[in-house]
Amino acid sequence: MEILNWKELLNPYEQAVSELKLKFENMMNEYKILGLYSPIESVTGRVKKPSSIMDKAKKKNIPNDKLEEEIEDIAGVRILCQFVEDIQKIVSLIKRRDGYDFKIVEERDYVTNTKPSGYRSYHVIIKYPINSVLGFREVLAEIQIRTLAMNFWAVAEHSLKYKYKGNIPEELKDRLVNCAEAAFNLDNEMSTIRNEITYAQRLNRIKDNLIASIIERVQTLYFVAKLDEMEEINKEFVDLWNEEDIDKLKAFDEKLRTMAELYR
Ligand code: 0O2
Repeated sequence: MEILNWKELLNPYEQAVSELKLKFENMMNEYKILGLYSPIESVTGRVKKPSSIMDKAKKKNIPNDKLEEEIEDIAGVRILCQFVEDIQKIVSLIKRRDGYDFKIVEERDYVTNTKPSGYRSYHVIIKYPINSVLGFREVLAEIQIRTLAMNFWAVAEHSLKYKYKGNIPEELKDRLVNCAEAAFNLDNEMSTIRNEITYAQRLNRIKDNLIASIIERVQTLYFVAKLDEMEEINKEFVDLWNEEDIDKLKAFDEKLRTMAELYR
């Protein structure tokens, strides 16, 4: 294989990964700002290393001039979620952007069609538009969507595949299949208590936002209110904070808002 100008080849992929990551992170933040449950738990991205591209090209007999056409995951973005149900929600979010931010080329549902290795994940291959100083072009990118449990398994199996250069001993392979089944059962079990978990997370989010708002209001009041008034407010805040009653915290936040209004 001739020496390639890797920097020039990979630069558009770097751009695609960083833009895609930002777009999915923004979706995640939008859910949080709206006080809604985000199906996206976290987003990571990477550009495949030249050595991995060369390995894949060799394994699949891909010539240098066909790398960009035939290796679909040079740019890769991974979206993790808490529950299996979130995967389809994320796929719908991606489909809504189809034709605007990128074009969907292919979908591979390894969640329903588990690979013999035990691998589960949902892959969406897209064509991503790149506007660079050199002009416009499109690059292929792979979006992998999986639960935290699926990811735990895939990362571990990937390391073993690397260690054994793709030839994992049979006994270890069997164990990995068992682990994949355990991860599958864990996902199913978590789904049964999904409502309880998401409700608890929502309450925590509301409480965190309320506390942040109260602290900000108290800090503003320090500049205008009387010292004995502030002492009382601080004491009330500590008591309510220990009590952890959301309704009482809400009422206190409202009381501080009215106080600040009066001082204005
Ligand atoms: P890396 O190091 O993650 O970039 P294939 O020929 O099956 O290897 P193909 O045809 O490109 O792959 O498409 P596929 O099946 O959608 O796989 C693309 C990527 O999915 C892989 O990239 C892996 O990241 C992940 N993947 C697929 N199958 C498995 C599996 O059995 N175990 C794990 N851990 N990951 C898997 P690369 O290039 O293999 O590796």
